[in-house]
Amino acid sequence: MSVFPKGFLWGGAIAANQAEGAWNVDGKGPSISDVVRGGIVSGHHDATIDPNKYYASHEAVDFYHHYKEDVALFAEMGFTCFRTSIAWTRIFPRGDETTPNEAGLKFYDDLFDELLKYGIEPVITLSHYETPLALYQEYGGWKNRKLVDFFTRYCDVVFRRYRNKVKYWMTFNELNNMNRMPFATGAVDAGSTPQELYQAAHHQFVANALANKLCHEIIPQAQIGCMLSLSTVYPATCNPDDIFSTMQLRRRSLFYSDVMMRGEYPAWTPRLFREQNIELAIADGDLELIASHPSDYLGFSYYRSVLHQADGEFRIDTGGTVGQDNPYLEKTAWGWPIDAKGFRIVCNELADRYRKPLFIVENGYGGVDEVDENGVINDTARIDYGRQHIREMAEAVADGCNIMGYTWWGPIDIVSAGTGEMKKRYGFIYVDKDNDGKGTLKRSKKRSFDWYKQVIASNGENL
Ligand code: BGP
Repeated sequence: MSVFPKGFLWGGAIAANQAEGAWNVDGKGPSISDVVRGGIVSGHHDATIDPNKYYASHEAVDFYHHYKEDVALFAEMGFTCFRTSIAWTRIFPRGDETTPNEAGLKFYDDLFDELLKYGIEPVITLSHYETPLALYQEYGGWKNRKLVDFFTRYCDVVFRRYRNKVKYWMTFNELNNMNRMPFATGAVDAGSTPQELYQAAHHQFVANALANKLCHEIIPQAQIGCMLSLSTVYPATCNPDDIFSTMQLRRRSLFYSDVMMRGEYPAWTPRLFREQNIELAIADGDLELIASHPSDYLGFSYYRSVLHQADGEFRIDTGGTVGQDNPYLEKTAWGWPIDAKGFRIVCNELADRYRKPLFIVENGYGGVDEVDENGVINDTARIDYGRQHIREMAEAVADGCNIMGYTWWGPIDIVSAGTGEMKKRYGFIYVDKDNDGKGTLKRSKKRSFDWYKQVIASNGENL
C-alpha cells in the first residue's frame, strides 16, 4: 500500500514570467523579469526594454494563449494540483495603482476555472521574481516600506476575487535567495549592502504576515505558506571549523523560514546585525504582527545538495558549479549534484524544526533533450532523477514527515530562471522553441510523460 496519504497532492509547478509570455498584453505592465536577458539570477538587466533585443520572458512558451492545451495535458497525467504564480503586473501594471486591471484578473479566473474543471487544485505563488518594474525603478524595490502597502493591496484584491477558487497560497518565492539573488528576490540591486538586504527582507516579513492575516480573514478554508530554496548543505570535512561554518551558513538560509514559520527573529541575529552594522528600521507593531501570523506550511524547492568548506570558496554561479565537488554524487549537465538522499535529509530536518506541514513545490531535473530520428524524446535521466527523489520522499513520509504534496518543477518546458535559456529543460512535455526564441511552440510528450502519469495513478507506488 502507498505510504502517501489519500489526497496527497501531485502535480507540477511553473512561474508566470517563465511560462506565460504575453508580457505586455491585455494591460500587463513590465516586471523585473521583463528587463532581464540571460537569467534573472545574475541580476544583470537593462534599464529599459530595447525592442531590438531578445528577452526570454516576453514570449516564454506562451502559456497565456496555450493554457487550455497545457492544462489538458496536465489533467491527462492525472495532476491533482498545479502551482503557478499570478503575475502581479497583470493585476497592477505599475504596482502602485489603486484600481486593478480587469483583463488581468479575468485571465486567472479563466485559468483557475480550467484547472478546476479537471479537479486540479491551483497552488498560487503571489510573487515569483515578478515585482513590478516601476516599484524597482521609482521606489527602490523592497528596501522601501511602501511596497508593503502595495503588496497588501494586491493580495486583498486577489484573495477576494479567487476566494472560491484557490485554497493553497504562497507569498514570496525563495525569499532566502535574498543575499545571492537580491534583484530577483527583493527587487534591489546586486551590490546592495547587508543593511539594505535585511531591511528589504524585514519588509517582506511584514508583508508576509499581513498577507497571512488577510488570507485567513477572507478565505477561512485556505492555507498560506512561505517558500524557500533548500538544498542540503554538508560540511566538506569533519574539521570542526567546517562543521561550524556549515551550521552558520544553514542558519543564514533558514533565517527566513525561522521568522515566517516561528514568528520571531532567531536568537543569533542581534550578534550578526551588530557585527555587520545593521540597524533595522522596525516599526511599532511589526514584531507582534509577525508573531501573530506565521505561515501555515513551508513550501520549498529541492534540487541538489551543497558541500561547504569553511575556508574554501563558496561558489554558486548560474553556469551550475555549486559549492565544492562532492565525490559521491553524479551531476546534471549544468553541474548540479544529484542527491536523492539529501532530499530525505532536508525533509526530516524541516519537519523536526518546524512541526508544521511541508509542501515540496519544486523538484526536478534540468537537462538537454534530444529528439531522436523517430521523433521520440527518451529522457531516461529525468525519469531516474524523479524515481530516486520520490522514493526518498516516500521514506521521509515513512519517517513521520508531514508532507502535503509534490509538484515537479517545469512539467512543461519553460525558460530557465538561472540562465534564461530554453535549452535547460525540465518538462515531461517538450516545447519546440530554442534559445534564440525560434520554434513553433508545438507541445509534445516526452517518455517521462507516461512515467509520471503512472506515478500519480499509483499514488507514488509505481516508480
Ligand atoms: C528555482 C526557482 C525557479 C526555477 C528553478 C530551476 O530556484 O524558483 O524559478 O527556475 O529554480 O532553476 P533554473 O531555471 O535556473 O534551472
